[in-house]
Amino acid sequence: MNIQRITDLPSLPQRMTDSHKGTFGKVLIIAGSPGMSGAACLSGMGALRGGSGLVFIATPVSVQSIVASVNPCYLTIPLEMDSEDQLTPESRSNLLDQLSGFDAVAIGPGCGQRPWVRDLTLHLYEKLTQPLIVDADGLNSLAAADSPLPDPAGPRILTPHPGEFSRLTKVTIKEITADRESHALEFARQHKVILLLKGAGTIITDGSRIAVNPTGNAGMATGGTGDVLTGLTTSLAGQGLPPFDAAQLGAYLHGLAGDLAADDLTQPAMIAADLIDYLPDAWHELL
Ligand code: NPW
Ligand code: AMP
Ligand code: MG
Repeated sequence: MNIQRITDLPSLPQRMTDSHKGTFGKVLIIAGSPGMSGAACLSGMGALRGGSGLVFIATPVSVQSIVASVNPCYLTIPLEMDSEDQLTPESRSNLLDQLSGFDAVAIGPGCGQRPWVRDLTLHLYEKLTQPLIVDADGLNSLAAADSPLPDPAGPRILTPHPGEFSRLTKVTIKEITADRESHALEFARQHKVILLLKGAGTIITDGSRIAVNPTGNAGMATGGTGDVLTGLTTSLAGQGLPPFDAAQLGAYLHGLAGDLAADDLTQPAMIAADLIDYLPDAWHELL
């Protein structure tokens, strides 16, 4: 099969002078849990700094106020759990009823490996017609499912690090690392998804096209950086970029923010929250 290597960056989302917040997409990020509210906040900030018009974070009610207090710019949706750690029927239908209003949805950062995450991830994966970005515990939910991945109802961007990709594919991290491109291409082709395989030289592929991201550095090997990428990629998909382009541009901007942060702060001292602070400078280099 002919594989097309993509080296050029995609076009950026346009900002017309008469645009309004509805023009730049309304995104939903399902993220966070007790102990990992930070992942929800980092993803939300990645989406805001990615340019979304409106960013909603659906998070367990027990951490909703923590998430909401980190930044006044995002809106929050409380998720109520029953005693089995499933969403209550009211909370589930309240969330599902709102889905049609979003331009892109993400699930997974900091959710934990819990029954409600499994249920919601599999439901959205199969039914959502808009772009769905699956990361972290969303990926773990797909990996833990008894049945093979269903055919998706809309574009899917999966963003594993090699550990998560190993769980998804049942191939060892060592084997994946030895030939990242072949494993990524094969998975994307087989499951009809866009795979963004993280790490130095992040790969973006849909099974027939492949891009290797040139930005980023080892300073980004610190907790929470992947959560920022989820929000950023979701934001770009929600602004109407084709999903492959959203993943490619998201990885590029994220890595560039990391490079600019490392230049100023050093690789050891930089943290995931710095990526948020350097995203404006990363945008400046492209605009
Ligand atoms: P090892 O053992 O280090 O060699 P997990 P997680 C492997 C949330 N977070 N190359 C790694 O290998 C996330 O969103 C919340 C090779 C190990 O086996 C998730 O919900 C934060 N191997 C949850 O935590 C900030 C690699 O993968 C395994 C690799 C768990 O996510 C932190 C570890 O992965 C975090 O983002 C690589 N490049 N990268 C917050 N502030 O709220 C990883 N591995 O078990 O999926 O754990 O990635 O920390
Ligand atoms: P996660 O493990 O989900 O928090 O994601 C880590 C993020 O940091 C991904 O976007 C990786 O591509 C990036 N990253 C981690 N280590 C490196 C590295 N050595 N070089 C470049 N990027 C890295
Ligand atoms: Mg992660």
